[in-house]
Amino acid sequence: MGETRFSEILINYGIDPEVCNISEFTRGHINDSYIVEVQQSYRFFLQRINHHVFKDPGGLIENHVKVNDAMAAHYGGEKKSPYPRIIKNKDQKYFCNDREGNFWRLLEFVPGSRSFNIASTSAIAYEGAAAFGAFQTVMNKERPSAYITTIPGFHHLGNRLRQLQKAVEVNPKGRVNNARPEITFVFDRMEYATKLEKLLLKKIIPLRVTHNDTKLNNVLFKENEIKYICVVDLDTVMPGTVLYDYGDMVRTFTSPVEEDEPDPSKVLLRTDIFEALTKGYLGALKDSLTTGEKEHLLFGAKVMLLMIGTRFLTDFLEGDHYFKIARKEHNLDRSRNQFALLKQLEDKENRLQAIIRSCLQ
Ligand code: GN1
Ligand code: MG
Repeated sequence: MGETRFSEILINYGIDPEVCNISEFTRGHINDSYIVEVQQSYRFFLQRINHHVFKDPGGLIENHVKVNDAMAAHYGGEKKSPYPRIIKNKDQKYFCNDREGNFWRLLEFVPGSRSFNIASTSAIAYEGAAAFGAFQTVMNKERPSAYITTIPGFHHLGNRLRQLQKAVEVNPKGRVNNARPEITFVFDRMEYATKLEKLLLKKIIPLRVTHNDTKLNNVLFKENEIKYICVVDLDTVMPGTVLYDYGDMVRTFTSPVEEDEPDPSKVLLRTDIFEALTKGYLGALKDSLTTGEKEHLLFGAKVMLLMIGTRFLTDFLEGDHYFKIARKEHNLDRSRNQFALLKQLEDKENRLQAIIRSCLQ
């Protein structure tokens, strides 16, 4: 992106672009993010919201403001809340548009923070999950109907599986033959979607305001201690279930390698990390969960591994139009990796279920 466009945005926020140093933050798969350092003294987090994915950026920002307000109320005031504020621009708006119709948002940068891509110790897993548990405890007071759904059908497993079926039928890029074992792996597990739908329909699993993207690297930790500050990436905060949030933690915490590690033999479901994250998440939260939720947490992990793996696989078959890729077959590698983890979860199911039960006591 050209310097001029950055200038246009920064001026909108009353920041002189001449005194800024801008570097790209490359972790996300969807939005474009930049760290803006002003006069080498303070920093902001600038993001271009991908409005092809988030079709109602205005509504998304309203959700974000609601979360920040709830956190401010919880922590005893905006100044005491560790959640970064969204900066208003000169027009007193929380976002601005550029000439091409993109939406930009500026956030405070949380000083003295860091994040982890891998849970290398149980302490990191425990504390990271405790961050999401604390987040959920506050969100439990929020009404799901007050929040817009920023991506309709985001965690609708049935739809995700149908999208894969369609991609296999149409085979738009001729890649189906490269992914036969992965496609079969998913088609063998179609009943997960029916089971999830039933649980939701019968209200065995209630809707709550949830985070829906509880990757380990969405937790900010203090720089010098294994203590969380807050959770970030609030774009998918919307009506959802704790099954998704617990499940996505199992998905992103338990393996010793990243989700795009191409060698599936390196993917491991580490039981000690599983136990630590389960303890951390349930610590603050367990008293507010229903019996239905407690009984189906592990099912949530299966759902999320199957769902995200399926989304990677579908994107591979459709020509990589959704997730950013850095190499050919990147999305296929990602899906293979997720399915390797799911297979291990299925094999260890009894043991993992026993761990969850003991953490609920
Ligand atoms: C995307 O962009 P990022 O890294 O925050 C995706 C999540 C996936 C994740 C997989 C809006 O999140 O659902 O779990 O990639 N977010 C969206 O790493 O699709
Ligand atoms: Mg995200």
